[in-house]
Amino acid sequence: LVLLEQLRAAVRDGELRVHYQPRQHLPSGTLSGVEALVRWQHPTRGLLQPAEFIDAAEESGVIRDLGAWVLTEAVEQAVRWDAAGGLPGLQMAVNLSARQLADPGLVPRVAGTLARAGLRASRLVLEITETALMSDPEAALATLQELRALGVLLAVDDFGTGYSSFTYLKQFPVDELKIDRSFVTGMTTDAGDRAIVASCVHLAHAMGLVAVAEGVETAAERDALRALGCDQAQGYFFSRPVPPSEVPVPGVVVP
Ligand code: G
Ligand code: G
Ligand code: MN
Ligand code: NA
Repeated sequence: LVLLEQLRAAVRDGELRVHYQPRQHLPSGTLSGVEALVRWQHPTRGLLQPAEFIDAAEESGVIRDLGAWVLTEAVEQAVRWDAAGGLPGLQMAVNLSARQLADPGLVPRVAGTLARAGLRASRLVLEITETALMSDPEAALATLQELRALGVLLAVDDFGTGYSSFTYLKQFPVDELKIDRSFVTGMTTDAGDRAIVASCVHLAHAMGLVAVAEGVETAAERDALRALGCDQAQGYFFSRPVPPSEVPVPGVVVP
């Protein structure tokens, strides 16, 4: 409860930070985008990871304000990189929780944030976990259609760990599957994990979606993903999530 009160104040008082994890286009090995990941610069406990506060934010509803802040910050950061001469097509991925997805204010907030910042909608990717999508699939479908109509891209996050049926997957107007890191981690040592990753890549392509692998930690995993035709990848092998000044955006000079 103390943490929750502190978190409310943190959102208000500017203690949140956004770190960015680069994402690579596998065929070319170039930067394709970044995922925005929230941190909390706590006055006494140091830099806190989402694992320490995101569930409390979700359960209490603080996620609404927190999410709105992250979205604005991430969209404005994309515009700052553009203004500094950065890669024009760089994609900015932002995570949405189940509660954010169910919030009737979400669609107008996304539209308003993009319009105020002047960022083209197709530069924004909203990542929604398979579990969040399936908590109320009918409602999710309607919201996804509205978001899609704005022109933003949609990704199914942690793909393979939830309970989505192909019936829904076929209906959800999504652009990307992000293959969960648990499968990627095992793919060079476990035939089952490798088969799952290969199936996810094939499924994504058969449905006209981009396949993105999460949690790549070794060159062997990167090479295996490339061989499978996976389009993009993200993970500690390329970079940990870092503050914006440390993201190597082509064209932007790092101070
Ligand atoms: O680095 P990592 O510890 O950053 O993130 C852990 C989890 O927290 C991930 O599952 C991620 O989706 C979630 N997360 C990180 N930032 C945000 C955010 O801004 N909004 C939401 N809803 N989830 C986030
Ligand atoms: O659930 P989501 O996919 O949004 O979460 C991203 C989370 O995964 C963050 O906590 C991020 O720090 C973490 N992460 C990113 N790359 C790697 C990796 O290569 N290995 C591990 N173990 N975690 C990673
Ligand atoms: Mn994510
Ligand atoms: Na994920």
